[in-house]
Parts: sequence; structure tokens; C-alpha cells
Amino acid sequence: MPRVTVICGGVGAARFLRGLVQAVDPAEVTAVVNVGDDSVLHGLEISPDLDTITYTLAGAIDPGRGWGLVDESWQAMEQVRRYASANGISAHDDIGNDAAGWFSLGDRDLGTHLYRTSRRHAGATLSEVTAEIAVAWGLELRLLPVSDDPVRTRLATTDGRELTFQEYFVREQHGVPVRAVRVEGADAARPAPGVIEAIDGADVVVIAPSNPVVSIDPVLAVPGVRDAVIRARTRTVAISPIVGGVALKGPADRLLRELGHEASVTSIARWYTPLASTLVVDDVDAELAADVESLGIACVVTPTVMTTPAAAADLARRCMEEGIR
Ligand code: FO1
Repeated sequence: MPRVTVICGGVGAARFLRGLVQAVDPAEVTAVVNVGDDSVLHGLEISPDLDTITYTLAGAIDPGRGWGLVDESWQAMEQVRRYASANGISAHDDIGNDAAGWFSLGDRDLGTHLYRTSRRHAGATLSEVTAEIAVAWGLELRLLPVSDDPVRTRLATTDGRELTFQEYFVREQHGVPVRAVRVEGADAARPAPGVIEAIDGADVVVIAPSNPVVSIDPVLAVPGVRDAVIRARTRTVAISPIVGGVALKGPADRLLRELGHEASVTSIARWYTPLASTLVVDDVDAELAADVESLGIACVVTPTVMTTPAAAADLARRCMEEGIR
């Protein structure tokens, strides 16, 4: 069975992995996951992309939200918001804006953050805690944060602020124009144990259909990771997160435009040609296949909208076929 390593962001990557583990042996799959969205809120260490993948593969994700747990309750957050509103604390105050409760933490989801934070304070690495949480959910694939060091996405907005990813995505509802994105801590970060080996040793590397700006690039920004993917280029397949000029979820299309790129599969091809030998695009972009191939990357046209696990499994199988030549 092929060894597969997937470069992952959040929701799109989780949906792809859900299909991949039906198409290949999960024990041969390694997910290298973005930690740029990670935040400390209410003093708790929160790793949204790792948790979204864990919950999705455990069949426990809330399907509507795409994050957090299904059948969740929100008692703790309601209590937090009660205190904040009684004291006029709003999400946009500079001090204690977490206390306003703009980032919704479900009661069961809180258990994940309490456990992770306690274990990290006891000296466990993020990799170790991630593996402990994955075991508890019965996951068979290997889930690796790209780094155990703090690597955090920062977005500079056109009104002169610099926001954490969650401030941008949740508190501002990604409604503020962005002029630059940087990955704080990347230069000093080291790949987590097993990350480089998982890319070097994979029969196929897949760049998941995640946001290239704020999910994939922060993974590649960790020293050694981009070079490892370039070394694996002939067996690396990227899946476009842009379908018909739009992102299926989140702000990828708008972010690309705000940063001066087109929101199209051609633009994604430019982004990934140095890293992957094949770009998989959805049927709606079939007429752009020639443009993509003119950039020096093979183009595979197939349904990429993963509305069901079966659709995700079909996409995964197609990626395996294209990656193993
Ligand atoms: N996304 C939101 O739009 N609003 C939220 O209140 C929110 C809370 C949240 C809590 C835990 C978690 O793991 C994810 C959460 N997300 C929320 C999604 C989060 O912003 C992710 O970073 C995005 O899904 C992008 O990956």
C-alpha cells in the first residue's frame, strides 16, 4: 500500500483525508498540519487545524460549521459572555478581548484545549499531545504539526493593524482587506519529529485543497519543509482550493486577489509549479487545463468538490493514480 503524506490546512484538508483513509491504508498516511492558526485564548492553547482534522476523521465534526464537535453545548461560553456584557467588555477592547467570548469554544471542545494546555504545561510537545488526542479518538493515520515551535500567521490589514489569524478570520469575520501575510517564528522553527522523513519517504505527497496563503505557505515556511516538497516534486500532487474562480470555504479567493494574485486555477498553478508536478482541478475549470499545463505542471481534471466521503475517496484515488507513475 502506498505511503502518502498530505500537507494540510483545515476544513478542505480534513475532508480530503476523510476520503484518503478510505482509499489507502490509514496506517500509511501522515498528515503534516498547519499550526499558523494556533492561538492562546482564555489562557488555553488552541490548534484549530489539528482539531478539525482529528474531529473530522473521528466522525465527530459538526458538519454545518466544519469545525468543533457535533451535538455541542455552549454553557461555558454563555457564562463568559454574561460576565463580559455585564461589564461592558467588548470584542474590540484592547485589553481582555478574549473575555468578550468572540471565539466560540463548545463545552466538549473545551476538554480538548484543557487537556492540551495541561499536557503542554507539563512539558509535552505539541506533537506528543496531538498523538495522545488522536489515539483517544481512535485515529490510525499519523497526525503531525509541521513544527513544535511557535509558527503563527500574522495578517497586516490595509487599515494599519496586524492581526492573528483568529482575530482576522473570526473576530473580524475576515471582512477587513489584507495587504500582507507573514509567518511569525518560521525562521527559528524546526520541523516536528518525523515531518521531513514523512515527505522524503512518501510514495505520494499531496498538497491538500487548503488556502495556499494562510494554510499551506505557513507549513512550507518552516525551514526544510519547502525543500523537502521540492525534492518530492515528481511525486507531489496539488489539489486546487479554487473552483471556478472561488474558494469553496473561507477567504482564499479574496485573499489571493488582495495580495495581487488572480483567484483562478492558473494562479494556483503558478503558486504550486515549483512544488508539484501535477495540479488537480475541478471539471468546471476544464477549459483552463491547457493554460495550467503551459506553466510546466500537468493538469488533471476531475470532480474536486468533496460533498460526501465517497466523493473525497474518489478524488483521493485519482491523486494516488497521478502521483504514482
Ligand atoms: N470559526 C469561526 O468562524 N468562529 C468561531 O467561533 C470558531 C471557533 C473555533 C473553535 C475551535 C476550533 O478548532 C475552530 C474554531 N473556528 C471558528 C474555526 C477556526 O477559525 C479555524 O481556524 C478555521 O476553520 C480555519 O481553519
